Amino acid sequence: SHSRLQAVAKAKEAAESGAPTLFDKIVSRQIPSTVVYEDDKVLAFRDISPQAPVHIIIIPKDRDGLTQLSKAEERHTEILGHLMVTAAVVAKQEGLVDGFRVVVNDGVQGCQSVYHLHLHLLGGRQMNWPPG
Ligand code: D5M
Repeated sequence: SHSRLQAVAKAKEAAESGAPTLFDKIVSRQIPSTVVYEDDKVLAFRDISPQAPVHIIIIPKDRDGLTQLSKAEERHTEILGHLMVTAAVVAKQEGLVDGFRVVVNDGVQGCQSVYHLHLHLLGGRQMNWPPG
């Protein structure tokens, strides 16, 4: 939608300022969320605007320059792997035995709205392809 695209453009500006992201505030509990999984490196919580019966956001607690996937460097290999393994663990915990989808939106054309790298874990209904 139009307002979504405006938010996407604004978010990119905010990210480039280096300010704490919305997701930093979720990690620090300044902003409440429904946490479904947590360890020392990652946090998983329910998306505020779910696009499927199960829609969970999985983030690194320490952004470490990973505002978006396109900023990934060699040093991020371990955390990126850990995020993927967490998606599998949370999918199992949520009972997604018939499959699920993992999405990473990158940048304006990817429709990214929060510049703190995150996986979307979506499930509980039949997904379609291609995505919108
Ligand atoms: O995804 C960013 C996602 O973050 C989007 O699906 C909405 C979600 N979101 C935004 N604010 C909140 C709060 N406060 N709690 C939980 N989820 C939230 P992107 O890929 O950047 O578009």
